[in-house]
Amino acid sequence: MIQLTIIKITGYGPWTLTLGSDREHRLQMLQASLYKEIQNLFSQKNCLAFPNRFDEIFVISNGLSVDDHIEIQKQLVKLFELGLSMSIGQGNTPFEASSNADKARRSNTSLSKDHNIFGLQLQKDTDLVQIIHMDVDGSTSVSAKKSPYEVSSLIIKLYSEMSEFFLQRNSLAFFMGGDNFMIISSDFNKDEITKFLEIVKQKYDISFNCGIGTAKTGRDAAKLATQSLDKIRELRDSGKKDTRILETTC
Ligand SMILES: Nc1nc2c(ncn2[C@@H]2O[C@H](COP(=O)(O)OP(=O)(O)OP(=O)(O)O)[C@@H](O)[C@H]2O)c(=O)[nH]1
Ligand SMILES: [Mg+2]
Repeated sequence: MIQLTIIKITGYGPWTLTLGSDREHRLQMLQASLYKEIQNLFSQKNCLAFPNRFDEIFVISNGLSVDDHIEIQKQLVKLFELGLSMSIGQGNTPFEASSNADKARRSNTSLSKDHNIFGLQLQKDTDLVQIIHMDVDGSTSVSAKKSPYEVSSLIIKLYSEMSEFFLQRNSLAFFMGGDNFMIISSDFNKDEITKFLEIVKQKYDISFNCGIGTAKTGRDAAKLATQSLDKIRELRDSGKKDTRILETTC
């Protein structure tokens, strides 16, 4: 069982119109600072936030109670003029958890009316979280042959391929910057990841390295996934072994 919280700006569309048409720079600054504060406040509680669309952020919130969410919501209210809704969902897969969160908000199923928090009654015993940290092998040499925007275009194609492949397996992929992606994954076997790597190699001539981390919280799972990824690089650079997928469990 995984727990996700989806944070969304409320009434954003109508509010943007009140700013007039010279607004884009202000919206960009607002979205960036919102993401920063949400990552800051949730990571202090061992969660990890993922940039989704810029007005909506996903958080792996395993272990967090409604009161914890209220505490964060109170801090955010002090910092931003705009309101935020938090929708909490639990499920056997990341996709199911995200759908349950969304359903609760749409059906107005509230956990705290005063603080705009939606969700069904939370079960305390959430299990382990699994994150796959995927990173392009040797992206520096790939980039050297292309212009910066051509690199971005390739990254978008890889992201699209990844999002579709893993969504079919009830997992959620996010672009984290540079050549880095993280997938909040269901506990599927490595053969599935190998299949994805083969597709990407065949279609784009790109190799990914995949570090997998499993732990009780989002932050710990990400730490272990990145640790696995760094280990893959270490093995590669020492010439000992060429591994593409490596797993570390808490
Ligand atoms: N989000 C995120 N970005 C990172 C991380 N490490 C590196 N980056 C970004 O990824 C870019 C590419 O770095 P690398 O992946 O180390 O470069 P590379 O040439 O692909 O080298 P290898 O991955 O070791 O094959 C960097 O410029 C950073 O922008 C990370 O842990 N997380
Ligand atoms: Mg890389």
